[in-house]
Amino acid sequence: MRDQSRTVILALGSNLGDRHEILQGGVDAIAGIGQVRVAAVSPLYETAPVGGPSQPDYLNAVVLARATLPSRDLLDRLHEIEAAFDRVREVRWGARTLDIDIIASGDERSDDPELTLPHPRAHERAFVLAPWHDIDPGAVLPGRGPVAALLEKAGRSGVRRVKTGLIAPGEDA
Ligand code: A4P
Ligand code: MG
Repeated sequence: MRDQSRTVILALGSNLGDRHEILQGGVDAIAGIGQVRVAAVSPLYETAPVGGPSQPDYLNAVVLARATLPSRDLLDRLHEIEAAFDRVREVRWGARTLDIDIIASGDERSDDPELTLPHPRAHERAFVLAPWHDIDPGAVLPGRGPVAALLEKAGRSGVRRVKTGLIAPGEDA
């Protein structure tokens, strides 16, 4: 049987509560979504908030998955996971327990405000590009170019790789 799966890049961020535990819970929950297989989990980055009101620093990570689940359904599952971590949407770009964005889904393009693909701001965000580059140095962001070049342009100011990491599902603690 031909493998119909596509590569999906997910960006996770948390700046409220036990950020490390919340991101681990997010990764584990993503691994539990049907028709989604987690292939790689990036190192963790401590990052200065970009945009929005004054708020605490974030922990950010990127997950590379293979999926056959349609992107719209995947977004619904991700919103359920965010809700399970008590995410409350109050201020746009405000502090949150858990945010999971779809950065790219194969070479899909969409202008739908409910699901814009690729993510419209990912190409300029070091907190997405640095962890993504760690797990896939040859990655290309559709319509924007190689992640390595985008990261070079964005620079690494405001992002710092931390020593402790997340456990990839299936990996021993
Ligand atoms: N939406 C559209 N496209 C997508 C997509 N590709 N993936 C819609 C996920 N969601 C997408 O999202 C708002 C709406 O975007 C949703 O209804 C969804 O259908 P949200 O998660 O409710 O709110 P948000 O995350 O505050 O808004 P937005 O526009 O996604 O924010 P950004 O641009 O993602 O920024 N600084 C640091 N250091 N680290 C961070 O993680 N994150 C943000 C959020 C700002 N600054 C940050 C960080
Ligand atoms: Mg979001």
